[in-house]
Amino acid sequence: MELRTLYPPIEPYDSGLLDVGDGNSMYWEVCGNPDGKPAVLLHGGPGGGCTADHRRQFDPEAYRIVLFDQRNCGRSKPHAADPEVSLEANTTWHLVADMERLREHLGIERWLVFGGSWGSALALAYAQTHPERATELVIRGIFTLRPFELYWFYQEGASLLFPDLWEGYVAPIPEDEREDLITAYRSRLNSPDREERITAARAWAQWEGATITLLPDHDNVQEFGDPDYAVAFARIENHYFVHEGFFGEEQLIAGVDKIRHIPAVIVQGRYDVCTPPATAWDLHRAWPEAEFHMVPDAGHAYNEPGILHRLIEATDGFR
Ligand code: STX
Repeated sequence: MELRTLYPPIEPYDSGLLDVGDGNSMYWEVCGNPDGKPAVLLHGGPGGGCTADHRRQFDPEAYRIVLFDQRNCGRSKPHAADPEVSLEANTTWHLVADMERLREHLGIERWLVFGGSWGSALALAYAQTHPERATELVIRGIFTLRPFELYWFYQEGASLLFPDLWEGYVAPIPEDEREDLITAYRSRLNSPDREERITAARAWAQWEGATITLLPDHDNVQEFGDPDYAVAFARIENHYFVHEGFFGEEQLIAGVDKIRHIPAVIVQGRYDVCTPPATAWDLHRAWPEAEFHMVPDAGHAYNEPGILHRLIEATDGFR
């Protein structure tokens, strides 16, 4: 069988900065067909920002594709690479409110909500807060930020699969502070010392960049080494993880009742080390009505061939 691949590269027909309050301007762009079916893409991290390839997961003839960079990352301002920029007004619930502000700004009534990894958590949080606004959900690499999920990737678990790369991740943290790596990283990532901050951010970001694909992807690791990208990404992720995503216990799984009626597709890579399949399985158990795909030969990243195939099949199915 031939696998579905990205649609051709596309440029936005409209873009801007939206004042979302607390001194934040949020970058947004719209691509595809202005009269098409509205869809919004939620990027990962948190702190990862949108890329040009993200636009290519929808048929541009059929969809009005909305993308935005979440607070303090990507092209949004102010940017978390600047250590003076506080993340206090950056929580899941601020992002949910920002999505509503953007939807109203664009004059959209309802939209398809599409997100992977952290974007899947934000998609679930958004839909469970505003179920009437989501026409469908397409979510991948399911992440609900429960303590065991964070422990697995940032403390112990994934470390056993990638002992070689793990050495790079723990390197910035002295041995006597390794009992709680997320907390130990917090002070380094927010250090006034630029060198210390960048060293920690690179190690944090490259651990993720090196482990999200089934097979090594050198470009990915390089990109995650860029100082401004790495500092913003690592600071924002760490901030969300210290707060367990600003969610209550099991909140996103328990909240399925509010969205059960919404048509949905869940896509998960079997060998996803970053957001392991146990979470997608918990979601599937709680939400058997949603179409569920466990891709047998894929890791975490959206552009793993088997994952991308299912995602594009899903957006084509809903167009
Ligand atoms: N972070 C999971 C996540 O959302 C724990 C994610 N991982 N990599 C990414 O996002 C990018 C590729 C978007 C940077």
